[in-house]
Amino acid sequence: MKITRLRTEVVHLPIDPPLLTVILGGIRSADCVLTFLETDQGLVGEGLVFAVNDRRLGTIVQMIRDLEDLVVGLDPRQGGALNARAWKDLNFLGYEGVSVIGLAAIDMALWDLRGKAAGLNVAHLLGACRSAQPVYASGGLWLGSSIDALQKEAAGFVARGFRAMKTRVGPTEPERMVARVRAVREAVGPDVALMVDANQQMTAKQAIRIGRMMEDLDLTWFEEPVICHDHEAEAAVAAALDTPLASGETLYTHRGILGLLQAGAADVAMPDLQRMGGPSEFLKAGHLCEAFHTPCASHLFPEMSLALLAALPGGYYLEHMPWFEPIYRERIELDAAGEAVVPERPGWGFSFDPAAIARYRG
Ligand code: SMN
Ligand code: MG
Repeated sequence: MKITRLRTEVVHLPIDPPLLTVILGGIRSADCVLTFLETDQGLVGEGLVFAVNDRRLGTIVQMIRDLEDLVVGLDPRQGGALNARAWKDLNFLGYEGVSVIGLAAIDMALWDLRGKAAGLNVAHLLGACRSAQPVYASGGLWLGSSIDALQKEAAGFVARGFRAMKTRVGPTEPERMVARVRAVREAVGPDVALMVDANQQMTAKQAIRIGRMMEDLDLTWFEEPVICHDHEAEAAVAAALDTPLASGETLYTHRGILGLLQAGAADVAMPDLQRMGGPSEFLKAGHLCEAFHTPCASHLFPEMSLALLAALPGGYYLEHMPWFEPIYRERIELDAAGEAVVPERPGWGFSFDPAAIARYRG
């Protein structure tokens, strides 16, 4: 089998109502570049990368298209050759940012193709460790919600079958910040896992103070309390708290995750499939986590990260962000224990819906 063509489509998925974050401000849309790798056997591999609020998408499309020569003519069974060539090829552009995002889109589609060619879900192609994956609801509990709304949303997630969820804390005085998290804990009770994301807005001292105020809330993790590149500050916060510290979503490639682990800067790593540079790099990051006895969670891209986490011995919580759902035919299903079921369907097991592409095409 040979890859004959790389094709891209841009779709604009509305986020309605818009949500408020401290890191990216208001978010109104998830704008995606869908990447298709066509083959001479009729199989097509699919990948998805994105940006928010329709910013800088043209650069990402251009980058993906510019890498076409690395995959056209390639036998998908030799998929490793893409990464081997790409790291040399990207030397001049660099190993962070848009060059890595471009590679991610292609590597995602290549893994989908390998699964489809083998008739196996990517989790099974890799050798799955489990048939369902712990998952947390992440598409809610944002900064804009009142305490009442937070509690209603949290109860709504439990009613939908989730056994874990994440809320965000923003730029308010510590007492108010902690009161919001406490309200969510009270709404869901002691048996639901709860995470808190600070999106890098605190100093180490603020993070330690606020982290201590939340110790009795039995948080599963405290995420990105300080700026993501200051591993020394992260390590200081991690050492001062019993609550596990999670970080990694903003880092690029397995080398970014290696630096995080070597610095002792996180109790939980959460690589982002797009910033890793695709599944091949994500898996390397996951194996490094295993070597450092650190659980490996995922950031965004639940439809693809599910298979990868399920194939890692230390695969931890899948982030369930519903932003990309409208473009897929299938939905992630929860089992009775509130875990995300690894699909039997080949490739990612989640495929783009042509009618949805027509609806959201840009
Ligand atoms: C997040 C992700 C994407 C956009 C805004 C915020 C957040 C998360 O850090 O972990 O989901
Ligand atoms: Mg985060």
